[in-house]
Amino acid sequence: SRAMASCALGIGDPFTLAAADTGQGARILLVEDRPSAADRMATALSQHHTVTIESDPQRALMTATEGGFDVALISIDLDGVDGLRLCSQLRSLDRTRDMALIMIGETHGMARLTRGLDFGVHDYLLRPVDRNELIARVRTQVRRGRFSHTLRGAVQASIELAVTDELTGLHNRRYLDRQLGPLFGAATDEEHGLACLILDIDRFKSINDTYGHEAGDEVLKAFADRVRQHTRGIDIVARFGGEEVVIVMPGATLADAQAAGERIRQRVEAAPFPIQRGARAIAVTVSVGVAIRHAGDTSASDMLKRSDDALYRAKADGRNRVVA
Ligand code: GH3
Ligand code: MG
Ligand code: MG
Ligand code: MG
Repeated sequence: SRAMASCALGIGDPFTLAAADTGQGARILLVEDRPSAADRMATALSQHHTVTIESDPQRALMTATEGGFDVALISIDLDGVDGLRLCSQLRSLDRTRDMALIMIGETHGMARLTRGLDFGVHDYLLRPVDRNELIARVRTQVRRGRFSHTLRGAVQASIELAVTDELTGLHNRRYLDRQLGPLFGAATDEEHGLACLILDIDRFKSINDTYGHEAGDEVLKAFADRVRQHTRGIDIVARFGGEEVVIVMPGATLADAQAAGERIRQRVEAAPFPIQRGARAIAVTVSVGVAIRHAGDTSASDMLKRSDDALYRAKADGRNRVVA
């Protein structure tokens, strides 16, 4: 699933990528107010990286927030200013939070250097800074930063993958099942409304039979998009099964839910769904069953069951309608 997640992102396996990363080509911010030291370090680093030098902490902060730096090397005693303070500022800002921080200090200031490690400084270097050590430690931080960035993306992608229906991009049934319990509990405790709609495309089997399964898939996708367009951000929209979509509306009354169902029913009927890159369009209607939470319900599945019963009646009554 690691590989699957990274494939979804189009980034490749993060572990393989990390192993191949040479740790070069990074953007380095060097905050150093001793010109000769700054010069020496910049010369060494600019073989493999792009280096920007700042000598004033206030300017350094501004430059850093402009973004795009992988690593900041910061002198701990900048002309009377505490370099640690600059580090903690960089840690707290969204734009600079992910930047690796390396402090530069003296052996006798070791206590402060190690204190920096406690609040998120990644590493430190002791003066006089050794050229090879400088290059190696920066490279390590560049690789670590890139790896954690890639890993975070892969983790995010796998979380999304686990709760998303692949064909339609809607939430999947697992996600719905997981959200329903807590939503039901909250609605019960706070005496809020909670409504549930089940949408089922009418005579979908005949679309498959007439135009083929692939065309059916395209219709499903377009149908899901249209449903999504006509729901609120707080509603949960999930693919429940084949051509069935469930919408859970927190805070909604029966009238709210019926209105939402009717709006969607009309929007589906109003325009056929283009397939095969617009070469053809298929007219579709949808039936909707609506229910709300009742005082006597023991779980969300009681409500879900009622919306399913309502859907059954919508089909029996002739389809293309909303029944509560
Ligand atoms: P009704 O109006 O009673 O809902 O008729 P229907 O044909 O839509 O109902 P039925 O449940 O009998 O058929 C649903 C069809 O949906 C059957 C199945 O082949 C098709 N289906 C389910 N999932 C998919 C899918 O992912 N892609 C495609 N193309 N078809 C699917
Ligand atoms: Mg059916
Ligand atoms: Mg159907
Ligand atoms: Mg069905």
